[in-house]
Amino acid sequence: MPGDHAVGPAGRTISKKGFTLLATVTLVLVLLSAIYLNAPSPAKQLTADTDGDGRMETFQLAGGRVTVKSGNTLLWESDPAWTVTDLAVADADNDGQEEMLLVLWKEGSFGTSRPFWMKEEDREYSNHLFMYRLTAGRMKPVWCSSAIQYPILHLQVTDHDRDGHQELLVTEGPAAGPLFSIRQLFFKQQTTWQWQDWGFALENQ
Ligand SMILES: [Ca+2]
Ligand SMILES: [Ca+2]
Repeated sequence: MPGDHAVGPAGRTISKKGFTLLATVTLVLVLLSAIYLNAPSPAKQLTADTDGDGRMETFQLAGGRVTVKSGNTLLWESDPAWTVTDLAVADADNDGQEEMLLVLWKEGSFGTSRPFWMKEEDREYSNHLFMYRLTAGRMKPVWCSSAIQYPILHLQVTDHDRDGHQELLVTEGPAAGPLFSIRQLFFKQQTTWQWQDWGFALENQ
């Protein structure tokens, strides 16, 4: 029938267009991914006298690593297996002393603090928030999150609601998983976290 011929070629034309569109979208996503992966790591340098000894500490984030120095003395450096993506120095738990907060990616949720009931370390590459405090010349971990479901893209510590206590203003990405580096370009969400006795908790939105 004449109609069959009309539908047939039209269908193939749409199919070709669809394929071209799919190929174009795939190419754009691959290019975006390449641009993202080759983007320079964020760099940041902060100074503060966090232990109140009258000497300033320098907290530097560069190339995914963090170093903490007092003058020229190296006090602490991040684990080479981590990729640190954000750094903040602030009194995040409102106890009067400033802490160092790190947003980082690493393999496995627990590291050396793996619970005894877990026979094997998980190998998943996941996002974490760690908090350290300088005490008697040493950086000591105060709080280390397990894997964060919606990875932190950016972190800011401020008294957002002006209640006299600091809050964490967090820019979250999409759920961690395949193609995160691409998906995080299109999905971002602002959340506010507040220190509680046991760690940071999401405030009511
Ligand atoms: Ca100091
Ligand atoms: Ca504090």
